[in-house]
Amino acid sequence: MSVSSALLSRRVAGGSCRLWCVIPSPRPLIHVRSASVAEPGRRRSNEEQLWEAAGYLPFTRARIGPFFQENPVLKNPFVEDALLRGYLKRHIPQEVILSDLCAFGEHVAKEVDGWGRECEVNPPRLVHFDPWGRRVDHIVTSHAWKRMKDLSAQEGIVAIGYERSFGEWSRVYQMSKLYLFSPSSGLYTCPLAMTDGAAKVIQSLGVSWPVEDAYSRLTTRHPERFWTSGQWMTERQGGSDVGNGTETVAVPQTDGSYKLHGFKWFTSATDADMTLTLARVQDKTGATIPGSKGLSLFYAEVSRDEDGRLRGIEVQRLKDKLGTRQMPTAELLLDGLPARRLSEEGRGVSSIANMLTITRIHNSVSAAAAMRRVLQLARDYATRRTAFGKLLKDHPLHMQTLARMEVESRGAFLLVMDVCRLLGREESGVATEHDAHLLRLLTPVVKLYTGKQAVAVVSEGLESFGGQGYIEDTGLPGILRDAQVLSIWEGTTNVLSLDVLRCVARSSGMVLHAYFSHTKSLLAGASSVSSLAPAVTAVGGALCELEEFVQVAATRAPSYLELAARDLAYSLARIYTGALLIDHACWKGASPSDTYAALRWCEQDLCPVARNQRRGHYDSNTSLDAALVFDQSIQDV
Ligand code: UCC
Repeated sequence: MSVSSALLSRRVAGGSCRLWCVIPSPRPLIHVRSASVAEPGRRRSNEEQLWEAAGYLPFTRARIGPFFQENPVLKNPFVEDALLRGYLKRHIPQEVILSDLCAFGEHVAKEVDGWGRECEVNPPRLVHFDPWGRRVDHIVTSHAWKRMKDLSAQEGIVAIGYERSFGEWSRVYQMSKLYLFSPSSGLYTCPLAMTDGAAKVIQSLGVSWPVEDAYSRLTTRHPERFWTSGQWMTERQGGSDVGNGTETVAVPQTDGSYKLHGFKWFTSATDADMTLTLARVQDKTGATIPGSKGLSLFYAEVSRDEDGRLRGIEVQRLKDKLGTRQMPTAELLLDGLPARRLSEEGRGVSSIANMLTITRIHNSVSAAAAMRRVLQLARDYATRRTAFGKLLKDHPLHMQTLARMEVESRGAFLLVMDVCRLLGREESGVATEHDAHLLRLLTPVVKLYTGKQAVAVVSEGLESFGGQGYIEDTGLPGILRDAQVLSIWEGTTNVLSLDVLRCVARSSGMVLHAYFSHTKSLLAGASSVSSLAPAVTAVGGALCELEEFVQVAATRAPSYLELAARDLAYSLARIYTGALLIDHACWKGASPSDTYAALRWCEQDLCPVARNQRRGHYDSNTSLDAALVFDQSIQDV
């Protein structure tokens, strides 16, 4: 009797009709793990031996079955990104830039992404004491984290913005590179954001003693000279209300320097070489001026004394965070940290505002990049994963979901790049007053809007991998955990919405004037393109609604505008992004997908502030909102 007929007769005798059906056409066993070692102390039954010999028992002992799902593969993110390539081809079609980004994208996919993963699995740790009990406060980081620093210098991720080899487009080039790097960088983008911000602050205040050397280090391409900077603003009373929450004092020294004493509650990338920070200068009696008017900007180097102890700093502990675990974030006691004052006394907040502008733009680039990365992986996975008899890519509903994410991602990219364009214009001296207003208004708008989008799109993206999207060692959940910070640090959504109001008020409405006229000019270019007509009509209509809202709001109390601030910021973002998508779709090199993306984007509620104004959301319902939130009552029935 052959093996199979022996098996057949036994199974039939056992009454297993399911197996009976399977046996006549056994699938060859492929990809079966070879480590088929019998469990010690257990003998296989004759039946098992027969089945195994026939190759019909795939899930036995160390064999775990023939099928393994193919994992998504990260390919060159530059080559994979049609919109990025199209945008650059349209605005800076320089071979040197395109080939640099292409080569960098290849490096990111082939090698750097692995380092990023290593940063995640080997997070930093704090060593307070050396073996002999001396306080050392060493933040031990992974080898990969250190490689990221060298790579960032070599690739000019900060330097490109200051070399300005491509004039007004230098920032777009720099941020395109950052965009490719960010999702694979192991969060090294955080110190880079602050480094870029510090360089910007120094440049705006004047590159002279005592920060000349620091500036050259922040902007160098030489790894051995490269420095990163911290931005230590947040104290225990909170990170938003900096003016009232800052307790740190600066004690003047006879040589003109200061010693800082205070407690910084949330210092990101604490292994930086230097920092910019805020403190209140004490007068001879030890008194300080409260509020923002008492804050000045200081520069301090992070150094160690002969005993290896940090000068004037104690690292209390590292933060235990939801995400961004790759990066050391610490609580610091400043106990006589030697520092130099960079701003005039009392001009701390306005002086560090340039840093906020840069870090907020970096934040937005990272948000757009996170969306793009999850989409790139989801798209690849859709070509590998089969469910219900066909590849995911052949399921229209799955494609619809990814296409909706794609629309969000494209909108975010164009909005971010437009702000980078404006920054580049300002820094290269070609910006009009109109451009400067637009940059001021759009910086909080792009930060708050893309931060929220990133969380939503990345969350949706994880779902497209099914359960695997929820499994840590796929690397996918980390993208979501890291995205969650984007709407929190560097100003929460509400704080940034209020910043929108601040810049409207301080410019006497000029920022809005610039906004309306630029958006209209973007639309004007599309007026004769029939395929875009529904989108142009939608954006034009929303713009009119927004203008009406502004006129009404101008006649109301400040509390009315404050309640509308978030919806206003969302409306500004959606309308402007719609206009950018339309404008890009009109470019002669645009694809049908560019048109489709513009049409889809413009189908959403572009002006929620007008809608909610009509519903009376900003009139008198604050007490109702609070009553709803704190509702404890149960009506008698
Ligand atoms: O530190 C943090 C984590 C670091 C991690 C960085 C990595 C991020 C990138 C990652 C990429 C992956 S998180 C903590 C960050 N903290 C904030 O972002 C602060 C949030 N709070 C605000 O933004 C507030 O609105 C404040 C602090 C700016 C409000 O302060 P004041 O003092 O109440 O504001 P005032 O009085 O309205 O403004 C003071 C001056 C004014 O100028 P003058 O005096 O000339 O009239 C304002 O016009 O500052 C000016 N100003 C600005 N200028 C205020 N905000 C701005 C601005 N955004 N741009 C230009």
